[in-house]
Amino acid sequence: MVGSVAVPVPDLDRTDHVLMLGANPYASNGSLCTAPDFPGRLEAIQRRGGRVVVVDPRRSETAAHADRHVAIRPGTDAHLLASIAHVLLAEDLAAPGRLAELCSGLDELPDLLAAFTPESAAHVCGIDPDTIREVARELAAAPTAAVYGRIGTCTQEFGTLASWLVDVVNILSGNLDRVGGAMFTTGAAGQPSTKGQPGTGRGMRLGRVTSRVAGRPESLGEFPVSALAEEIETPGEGQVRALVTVAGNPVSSTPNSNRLDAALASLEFMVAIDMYVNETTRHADVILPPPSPLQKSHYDLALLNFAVRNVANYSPAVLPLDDDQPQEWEVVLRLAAVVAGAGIDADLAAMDDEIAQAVVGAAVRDEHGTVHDRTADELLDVVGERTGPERLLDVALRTGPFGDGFGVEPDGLSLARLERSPHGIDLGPLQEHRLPELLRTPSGTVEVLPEPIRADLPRLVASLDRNWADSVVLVGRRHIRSNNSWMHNVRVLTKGRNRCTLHVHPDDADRFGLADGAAAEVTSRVGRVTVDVEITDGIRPGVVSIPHGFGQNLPGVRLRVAQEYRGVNTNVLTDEELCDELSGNSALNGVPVTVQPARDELSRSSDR
Ligand SMILES: Nc1nc2c(c(=O)[nH]1)N[C@H]1C(S)=C(S)[C@@H](COP(=O)(O)OP(=O)(O)OC[C@H]3O[C@@H](n4cnc5c(=O)[nH]c(N)nc54)[C@H](O)[C@@H]3O)O[C@H]1N2
Ligand SMILES: Nc1nc2c(c(=O)[nH]1)N[C@H]1C(S)=C(S)[C@@H](COP(=O)(O)OP(=O)(O)OC[C@H]3O[C@@H](n4cnc5c(=O)[nH]c(N)nc54)[C@H](O)[C@@H]3O)O[C@H]1N2
Ligand SMILES: [Mo]
Repeated sequence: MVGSVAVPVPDLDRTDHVLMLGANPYASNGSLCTAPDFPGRLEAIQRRGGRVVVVDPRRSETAAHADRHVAIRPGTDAHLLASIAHVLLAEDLAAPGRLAELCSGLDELPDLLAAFTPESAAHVCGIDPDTIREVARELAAAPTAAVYGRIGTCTQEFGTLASWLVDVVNILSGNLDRVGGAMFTTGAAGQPSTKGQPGTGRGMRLGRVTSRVAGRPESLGEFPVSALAEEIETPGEGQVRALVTVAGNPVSSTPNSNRLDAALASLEFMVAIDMYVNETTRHADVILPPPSPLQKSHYDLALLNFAVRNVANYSPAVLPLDDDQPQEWEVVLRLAAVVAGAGIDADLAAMDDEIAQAVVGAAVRDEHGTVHDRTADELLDVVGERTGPERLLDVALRTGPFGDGFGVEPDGLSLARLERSPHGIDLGPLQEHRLPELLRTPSGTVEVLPEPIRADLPRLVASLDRNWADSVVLVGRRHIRSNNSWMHNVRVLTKGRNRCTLHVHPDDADRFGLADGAAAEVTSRVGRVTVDVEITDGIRPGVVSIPHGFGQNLPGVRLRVAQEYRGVNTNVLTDEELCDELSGNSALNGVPVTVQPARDELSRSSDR
C-alpha cells in the first residue's frame, strides 16, 4: 500500500480509542509495536476517558481489562473488519479527510466489500450483527482511534487480507497518519522509507519467484517456512540438502513439526548458531555457540522502527569476550565466506571493510540524503576505528533522519552520542502527515487496492458460505514467563503450575467428556498430542488453546530443566498445508482438531 516496509502503530499515548484484534500485550508487551509498559499505556487510555475494544476468541489478560471484549470465531477477523468497513461506508460514517486525496482505489471499496453486511459477517464470525455495528459506530464516533491487529490476525487463513483491512479501516475512519490514530514511526536508523526519493519509488512486489515444489510466493526475498520441509524432501534440481539456522528453532516454531523434524534428519549437512542443543540444533553436524547476550552490544534495528515514540537506544556489551571467542557477527561472516567459496581462512577484516564501503557508498549515492556531496572514504575516516555492525550502525544513525549528517547537524545522532546516553534518546512523539513523503509507490499514492489483494478478495467472499460452526479449532496463546521456545530451561521462569495446558470451555469439556487436570488427546490432520486439560470459561465454545514453544522432551535435546517440563509441542498439530494462500504464511490459529479424553496417560511421551 505504501511501497516499503512501513507499518503504522497505534499512537497509544494520544489516542481516544483502540480496536485491538489478535493481540495480547498484557502477555507479549506488543508485536510490531514497541512500547515500554504497553499495558500501562492501555490503562492510561481508559483513565483519560477513552476505550479499549479487544477482539479475541479468548478472554485474554488484555481482553479482561478491555471496555469491550468481542469473542470472535478464530480465522474470521478479515470478515469482521470487512464488515466494519462496510458499515462505515453504508452508514456514511467514512471520513478519510486528507487521506482521500493521498489514496488511490478508495472509490472501489464499497462495491468490493458489498457482500460483508453485518448479517452475513455475523454468522461467520459468531458475533451478533448489532455488535459489529456498534463496534464500527464507536470507532467512527471517537475523536481519534487506531485499529491494531497482530499474531492472532496475521497467522491465519485470511491473514494478509485481515492485515490489509486493519489499514483500510484506519484509512476510512481518517485515522491513518494523524495524531491519536495509527501513525508511522520515524526510525533513527535503517528505515527504508527514510531513504531515496520522497513520495515515490518502485513499490513492493510479491512473488517475483515462487518456491520449487508448492509454488509459494517469495516476499522480501524470503519463502514462507511452510515450504521448507517439502523443499528438503522433494528430489530434483534445487532440492535443499544443507541448512544453516541462526537463532531459530523451526522444529518447535513452525507447523507440522514432526514432518520438519524428519526432514532435518535427512539433510546432508546442517550448521546451527545457537547456545542450546534443542529440538532443531540436535540435528546439526556443527553447533557454533554465540556469545552471551551480555557480551553483545545491542541496537534494535527492527523494532525501534515500530515504536510509539521516536527513540534510539543503544546498549554496549556488559561483559568482555573470552580470548579467542568470536563475536556472533564474525561467526556469520566466516560462514558467509565459506559459502561464497572464499574458504575458512578468508580475511574477515577485508570483507567487513567491503561491506562498510558498500553501505557508505549507497548513502553517498542517495541524492536525497544528507551526505550526497561527500565521498565514502571521507565518511569512513570520520567513523574511525569501529568495525562490524557498530560501524554500520554509526553510518545508519548519522545518515538517518535524526543524524549528524557527518557534521552537517552537530547535535544530531551518532553512535558516540548514543553511547553518552545510556538511557537512550527520546526523539519525541510520532509525527503526523508523514504521507505523502513516506510513500515509495510508483503512483505516489497510498495504493489501497494492491493487485494481489484484489485477486484474493473473491476467496474471502466465497468463504462467507462455508459452514464455519462445524469444527472445533485450535489457537495459541503467550504467557509473560515464556518466550517462544527458549526460556523453558530457566528454572525461575518455569516453576509453579503447568502453563502448557489445553484451555477448554466448560460446555466443550462436557461434550468431550474431559475433566479438569486430566489428560486430553488432541488430533489434527497432521498430528496428535496428549495434554493436561484446564477448563475455563475464558475461551469461546468450539475453540481450544495450547501455547507454542513447549515440548522439549525429545531424544537428543540437552535442556535439563525444559525436558522435565510437562509441556507438549502444539506445532505437532498445526498444518503446513493450512496457509494464507496469498502469502503462504501458515495458519497457526484456527486449526481444525478433534478432542477426546486421553486413552492412556503414558501415551504423553510417546506421541511422536
Ligand atoms: N512473554 C512473551 N512475550 C512475547 C513473546 C513470547 O513468546 N512471550 N513473543 C514475542 C513475539 S515473537 C511476538 S510476534 C509477539 C506477539 O504478540 P501478540 O501479537 O500480542 O500475540 P499473542 O500474545 O500471541 O496474542 C495473540 C492473541 O490472539 C488470539 N487469537 C488467536 N486466534 C485468533 C483469531 O483468529 N482472531 C483473533 N482476533 N484473535 C486470535 C489469541 O487468543 C491471543 O490472545 O510477542 C512477543 N512477546
Ligand atoms: N503455534 C504457534 N507457533 C508459533 C507462534 C505462535 O503464536 N503459535 N509464533 C510464531 C512467531 S511470532 C515467531 S517470531 C516464531 C519464533 O520462532 P523461532 O525464532 O524459531 O523460535 P525461538 O524459540 O524464538 O528460537 C530462538 C532460538 O534462538 C536461540 N538464541 C537465543 N539467543 C540467541 C543469540 O543471541 N544468538 C543465537 N545465535 N541464538 C540465540 C535460542 O536458543 C533458540 O534456539 O514462532 C512462531 N511459531
Ligand atoms: Mo514473532
